[in-house]
Amino acid sequence: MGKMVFAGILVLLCLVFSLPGSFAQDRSTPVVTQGNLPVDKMATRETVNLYRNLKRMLDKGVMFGHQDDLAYGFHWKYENGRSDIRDVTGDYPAVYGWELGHLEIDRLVNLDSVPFDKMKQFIREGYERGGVITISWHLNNPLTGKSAWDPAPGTVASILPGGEKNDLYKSWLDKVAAFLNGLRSKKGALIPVIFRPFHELNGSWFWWGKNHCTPDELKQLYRFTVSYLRDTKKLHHLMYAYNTDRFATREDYLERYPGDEWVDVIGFDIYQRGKNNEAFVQELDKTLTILESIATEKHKIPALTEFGYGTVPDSTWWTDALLKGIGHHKIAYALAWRNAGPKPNGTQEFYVPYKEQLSADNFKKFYETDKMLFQKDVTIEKLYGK
Ligand code: BMA
Repeated sequence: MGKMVFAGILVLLCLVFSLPGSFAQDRSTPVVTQGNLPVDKMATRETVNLYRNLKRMLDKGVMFGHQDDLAYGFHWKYENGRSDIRDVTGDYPAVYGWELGHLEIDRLVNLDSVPFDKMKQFIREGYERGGVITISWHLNNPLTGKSAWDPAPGTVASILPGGEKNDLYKSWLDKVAAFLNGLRSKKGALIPVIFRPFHELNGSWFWWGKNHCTPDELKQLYRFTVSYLRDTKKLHHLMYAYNTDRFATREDYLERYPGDEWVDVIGFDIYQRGKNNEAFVQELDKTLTILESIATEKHKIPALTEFGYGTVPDSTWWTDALLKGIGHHKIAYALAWRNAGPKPNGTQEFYVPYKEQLSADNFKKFYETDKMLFQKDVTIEKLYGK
């Protein structure tokens, strides 16, 4: 009798596993792999939607982004609704970059003087228009109390668990978590954010840079940070960007990569330094090709996390250089750095044209190409919807 029951169960099991449909896995249906979800398995519905839509948008074009776009422009500050991109094109960018440096030391304004309470409002405005939010953090050196550019040896080791500054670092993350938790839509929903800590990590100008910690220390720091925000602080509206500076090879790019289970967006920062457009285009083209192949293989979202040609001194740079470099690549977005304007030392800092700037007309052409997506193009795509 026992044997018969056993045989019966066996037959039933065989039947179930050979049946396509509700009991058994239908092998012709693609399995929902890690690639379709952000690394936070408890990510909010809108964060999951954004993640999937960013992937979908890879076939539509490159979303144009600008740092601090709504806060100030080349010669204005805090004028409601204003944006240098809008002054030139009549449209807002599709992606908005913001920066948290100095939040950790309880300042009311960030290291570039943007008040954090205003920043929250701007983030909400961008989100309500259907734009994407990404946030960087030039956090001070927790070991010395000096700036992010103070590369004191041993800083990264000091903030890892067991290190003398781990508690301090956690208290800084608490402040970041509180800020991020306060990013709410008009309806009170959490606004999804692409968080990109420790950017340009293969350069050596920040304390988390290449010459100041081992690859393993950086990986540990990245994982600790994600785990603290996600698992301890229970933030579930973040995607995480792994972000190098310009790089030479795939190995170079991945040297400090913390692992597929910690990263959603992969990107790098690149600036044109001299007049040689061709060299810039070639480098951009080559490194984007590497980035895209890594993204495809790892099921990540590729992006140009920061770029620029300071003061854009070439009147046709947008179509003759940048577009040539990114034009045939599938990246989710490209974020231009901030229009800080004239500086007290007589120099100027800006990366997108303001109205009378010499590349403004060319920027309009760039705006009009099908490849480049701005706010009007993404609002209709409903990036936070299913
Ligand atoms: C740099 C410059 C600085 C700024 C810093 C952090 O590239 O724009 O003026 O303080 O980024 O945003």
